[in-house]
Amino acid sequence: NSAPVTESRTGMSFPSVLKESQQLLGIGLRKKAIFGLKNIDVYAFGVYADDGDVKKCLAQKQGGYSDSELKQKEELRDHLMENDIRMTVRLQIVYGRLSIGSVRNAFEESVGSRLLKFGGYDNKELLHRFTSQFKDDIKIPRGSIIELSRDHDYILHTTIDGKEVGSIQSKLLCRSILDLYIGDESFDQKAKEDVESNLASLLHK
Ligand code: DAO
Ligand code: DAO
Repeated sequence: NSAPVTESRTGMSFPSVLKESQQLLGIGLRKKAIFGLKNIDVYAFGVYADDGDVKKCLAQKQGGYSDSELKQKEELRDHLMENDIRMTVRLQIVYGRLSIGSVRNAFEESVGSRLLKFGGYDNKELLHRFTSQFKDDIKIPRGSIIELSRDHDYILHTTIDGKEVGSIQSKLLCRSILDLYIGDESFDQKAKEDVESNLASLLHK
């Protein structure tokens, strides 16, 4: 279980383990419609979680899990997003002409909608604290790797090609970002389903 995994539509390859103990649970593709016409492939992504944290946390869930397989998968995924489990979403850029401005706009739209969903209001200050990490001189050509890592105590670290650009402690921001990738309206349903299946097999191991 250590060979890299390739996202088939983009050919982007993801290591099966990150930071020694974070296992790859699912991969997917973020697309975006531009000018309402064309769908561009923006980046491929991989979702990772710390093996030990996951096992510990799944075993401790209050009230256990539903008998229904479908419900159980949903509960596992929710539990993963809500709890203090170290996780990483790794983005590998496919679209070679991203400007920092369009990243900021996309972020305000996608993350903004989740802050509203989970926090009850559109938390401009928190959004701004995050987007102010994106300095105008940052370049993100095709092949760049951005990692959004949730560390213990809900500290979100952002790195670009291995270099940390900032960190912010916010449970709400962490939850909102994870929701983009493995929430009910994930950018890619397949990624969400892969994560569910992998969690279920960890639980039953
Ligand atoms: O160049 O205006 C344009 C089209 C770009 C679409 C950008 C989508 C950005 C998605 C977020 C990327 C985060 C790394
Ligand atoms: O795809 O809409 C989306 C959300 C993208 C989250 C991207 C975070 C990017 C952070 C680093 C950008 C540095 C310029």
